[in-house]
Amino acid sequence: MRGASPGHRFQQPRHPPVRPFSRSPRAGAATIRVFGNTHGLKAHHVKQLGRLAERRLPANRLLTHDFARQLTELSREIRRQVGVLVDRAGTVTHVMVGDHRSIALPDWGRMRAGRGRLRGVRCIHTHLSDEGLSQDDLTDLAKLRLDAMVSVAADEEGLPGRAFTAALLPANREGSGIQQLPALPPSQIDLDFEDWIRALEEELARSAPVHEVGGGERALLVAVTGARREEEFEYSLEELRELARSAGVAVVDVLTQHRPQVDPRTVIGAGKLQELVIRCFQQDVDLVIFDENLSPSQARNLAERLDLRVIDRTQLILDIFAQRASTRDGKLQVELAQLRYLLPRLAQRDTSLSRLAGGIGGRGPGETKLEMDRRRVRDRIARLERELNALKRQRQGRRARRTRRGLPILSIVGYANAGKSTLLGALTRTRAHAADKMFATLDPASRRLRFPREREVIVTDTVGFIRDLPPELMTAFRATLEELREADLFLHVVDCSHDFERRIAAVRRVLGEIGLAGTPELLVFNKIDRLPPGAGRALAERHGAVAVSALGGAGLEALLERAEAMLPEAHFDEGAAWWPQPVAVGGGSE
Ligand SMILES: Nc1nc2c(ncn2[C@@H]2O[C@H](COP(=O)(O)OP(=O)(O)OP(=O)(O)O)[C@@H](O)[C@H]2O)c(=O)[nH]1
Ligand SMILES: [Mg+2]
Repeated sequence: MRGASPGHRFQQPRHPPVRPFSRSPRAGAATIRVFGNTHGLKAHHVKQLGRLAERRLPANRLLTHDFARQLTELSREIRRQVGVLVDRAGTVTHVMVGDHRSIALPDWGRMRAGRGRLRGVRCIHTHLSDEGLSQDDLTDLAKLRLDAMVSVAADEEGLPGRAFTAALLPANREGSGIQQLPALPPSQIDLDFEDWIRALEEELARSAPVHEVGGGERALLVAVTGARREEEFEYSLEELRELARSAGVAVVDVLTQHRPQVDPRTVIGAGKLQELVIRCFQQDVDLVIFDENLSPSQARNLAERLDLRVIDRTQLILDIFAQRASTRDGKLQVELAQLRYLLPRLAQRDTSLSRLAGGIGGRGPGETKLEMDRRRVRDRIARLERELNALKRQRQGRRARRTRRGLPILSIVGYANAGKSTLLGALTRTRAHAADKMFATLDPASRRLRFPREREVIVTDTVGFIRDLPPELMTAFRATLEELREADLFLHVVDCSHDFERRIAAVRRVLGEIGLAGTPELLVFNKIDRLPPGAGRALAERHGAVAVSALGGAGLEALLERAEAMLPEAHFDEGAAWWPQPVAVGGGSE
């Protein structure tokens, strides 16, 4: 199995089998078909391939000379690789034919073997030279959780040469996660296969990772340095962890690769991909999350190579949004974003589509929606856009009324999880939904806040920003972001305990992109309680910011003073008690 182009390896054979072969002598029992391209083969060769399905191996033998010889003779004659899948009873379950350098295994789809378990099937196939197992062979071994992968060299006379055998190893053993048995001619293999496979299964089961009850799906994160500097890369990975946690996913492993450019087909290189497949097996991973945004073809290639659900950063964020959306507006916007993301990925329907679009816990656009073809997706997008526009007009009406009341608007903006909702709650002495999660808030909320005397302002809280905000989300949330247009002042909340300079820049970039770079901004360095005493204030001073702890209440007075001073016509009588009187106004999207 070498040199096959990754694109076609695991797809269903393009050429349907010539005809199904009935497995005699128990004719009428299971029907076996030959996988692979039988085009151009003579009829008697096709028949011989079918006959391989009638062979049996003794249950305690990995491979016998006679069995191997039948494969190698045929393989040499037709100059193509020939292979079979054999179950633990020694019965041939599948027959495959490839070309002279490669062979494709049937696609099981996502039928899972038990946790930490093998699938109870081994692959025995020929090579036309004595070169040993290829990297693709080893990847298949892990991807399909085979009992073993065996290649037998067919010599010039069609006789079996050496057989190369590999099997998976549990995570607690040293090395690559794969064991290779000594390469021997089949006649010299004296392994008791039944004993050997039982021992291996037991060891795998013992070392299988412990699953916490209700621990959520198990994810493995993958990140490639690319052109990024080390520090930037680390932060990005950390953020991906935070996002995964916010999505309710348990991160069980992280795989990183240092390479200046991502592989155009599979993002990570071939060797790393193999390592990934094996780790996914060892860690019982449910899904793989890439830090890089994947092109539709990369996502498809990876899902095929891994036989697992593969999502990227954008889809992870979309998933979080889908989990959080509670208002009608929010739900429509999220669905719109999901469909926009999905549309280019529907270009070619294939078996891996469900893997691409599944979302966490199946919260992507549901399976039934996936059945929709592109045209129906487009129709749905158009309808969502119409509905959202209608809602937008309603909102504009409300806004107009609000503006007529002439209340200045303070909009709290900032990076996801910076403490915006906590600040809104602290300023207005109301409870706002805050949580240690990215994107806890999706829907805008407004509260009225009374400054001293009769001066009132409206404070709004909204969805957090993130670097490289997925464009699908940007467009879908345009309506929500539009609200920010009304703001007389931005309270730009910053979690000063954490990577803040890059995050400030990311927020300003988004504001710039929606044309709001000109709105006055007051930087609010939040969470100073996380820094040593005095450090937060000093840091804030250096950046012209006010230092606060929204949680503890420190610095809020100074914040209001600064905010007042920056508001237009903010003329307050000297000496007045400045502390605002909270005025309860309904939360939710006003
Ligand atoms: N230590 C500390 N934690 C804070 C402070 N302010 C907020 N937090 C915590 O930070 C986390 C996020 O707070 P939120 O108010 O939900 O942040 P947000 O910016 O609204 O988050 P999103 O809506 O997800 O963008 C919560 O766990 C808060 O308790 C603070 O001043 N100090
Ligand atoms: Mg919030």
